[in-house]
Amino acid sequence: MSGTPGLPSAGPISRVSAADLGPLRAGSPWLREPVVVTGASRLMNEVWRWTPDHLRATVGDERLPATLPGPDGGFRYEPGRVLDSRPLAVARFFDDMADPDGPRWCLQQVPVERALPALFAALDYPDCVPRELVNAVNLWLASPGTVTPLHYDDTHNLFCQVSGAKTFYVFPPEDLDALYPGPLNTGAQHLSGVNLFQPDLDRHPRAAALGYLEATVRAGEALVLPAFWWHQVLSRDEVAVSVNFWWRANVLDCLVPGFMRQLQSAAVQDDLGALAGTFELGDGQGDADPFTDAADLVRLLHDIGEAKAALALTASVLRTARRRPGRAATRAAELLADHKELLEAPGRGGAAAAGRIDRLVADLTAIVSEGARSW
Ligand SMILES: O=C(O)CCC(=O)C(=O)O
Repeated sequence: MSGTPGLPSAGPISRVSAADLGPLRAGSPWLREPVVVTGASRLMNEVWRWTPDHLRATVGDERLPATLPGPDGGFRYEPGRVLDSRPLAVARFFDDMADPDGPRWCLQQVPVERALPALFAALDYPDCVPRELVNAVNLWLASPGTVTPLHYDDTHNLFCQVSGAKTFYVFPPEDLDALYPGPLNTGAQHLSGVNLFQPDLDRHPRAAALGYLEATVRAGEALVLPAFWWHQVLSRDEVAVSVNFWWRANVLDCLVPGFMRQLQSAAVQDDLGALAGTFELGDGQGDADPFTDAADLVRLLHDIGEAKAALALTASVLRTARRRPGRAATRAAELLADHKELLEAPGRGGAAAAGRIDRLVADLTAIVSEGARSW
C-alpha cells in the first residue's frame, strides 16, 4: 500500500490554537468538522510525558497485544475476526523499532485504564472534553508506514500526538454512500470498502466524485475528530506514540447518515438499548432525565422521518426508566402500557400513528414539566 491517496484532495483540515478552542460539549461549533489543535500541551499535562523513553521506563515490561501489518503497512479490521496479535513487551516494541531489520509492530487502540493502570492513575483529562462522557482512553504505538484503514467511530475523538507524526485523510459523514460501508447487521458498518491509497473505481464508482481533507498531526498537536467522520491514518517517518480520548456524542450532533444507519442496524439486531448507552441523550447540559431524553428523541427523529426508530429507541429508554426505583419507574410503566401498541409495533399504523406519536410526546412532555427531573 503506497502512502499516496488515489483520490483528489479537497484541501487541508483547518487549525486552531489550543488557547482559542472552546468546550467540546453538545452543540459546540468545534464539533462540526475536524480541526487540528496546535499548542495542545496546554489542554492537559500527563499524556505529553508518554514519550518512548517514559513508556520504556514506566511500563516497559507490560505485555500488550501487538500486530504485524501486511508488507504494504496496512491491515484490515474484519467483522468477527480478532486481529492476529501476540503479546509483546512495550520495551521490545521500541527495541525492534531501533533495529533496522526488526519486525515493524503496531499496538492499536490499547485501553489505558484496563491494560496500563499505572499510567492511567496519573492521567489528567483535557479541559475541553466533557469528562463524564469519556468512555475510552487509548494508547497507539505505530511503526512508520502503518496504515489504519478507512472507517468511522461513533464517538467524538480528541487524538493527541505525543511523538512522531500521523497524517489523517478524512471524509465527512455525508459521504457514507460513496464510501461503501460494510453491511448492516455485521458489526462492520463503520468500515469502508474503499482503500484511499488504492481505490478500485470499477468496484466503487461512487467514490470517484469524492475529495478528502488532510492534516499531518505532529508531536504536541491534537486533532478534534467529530463522530462519524471517516478517516484513514498513515504513520509518518518515526515511531508514533498517540493517545486518544473517545467520548459519547450527543444525538443532536449526530443526525448524519451513519447514525441513521446505526439506528437501523441496532433495530434489526434488537439492540436499541445499547445505543442509548452509546450516545448522550437529552440536551447535553448534563441534567437530563429519561423522560426528557425520550421526548427529545421521539420528536426529533419523528420530525426527520425516522418515526419507527424513534419509537423503538423511546421504548428502550422507558424500559430502562421502568427499572429505576421510585416514581420514575411507575410513570415509565404507565407510559409503556398506555402506548403499548405504538411502542411495541412501531411500524404499523400509517397516518393514524402520527396522531398517536403526538400524544406520546405530549405525555412525555407533561411528565417532564411536572418535575420529573427531581426523581
Ligand atoms: O492512529 C491510528 O492509526 C488510527 C486512529 C483512529 O482510528 C482513531 O483515533 O479513531
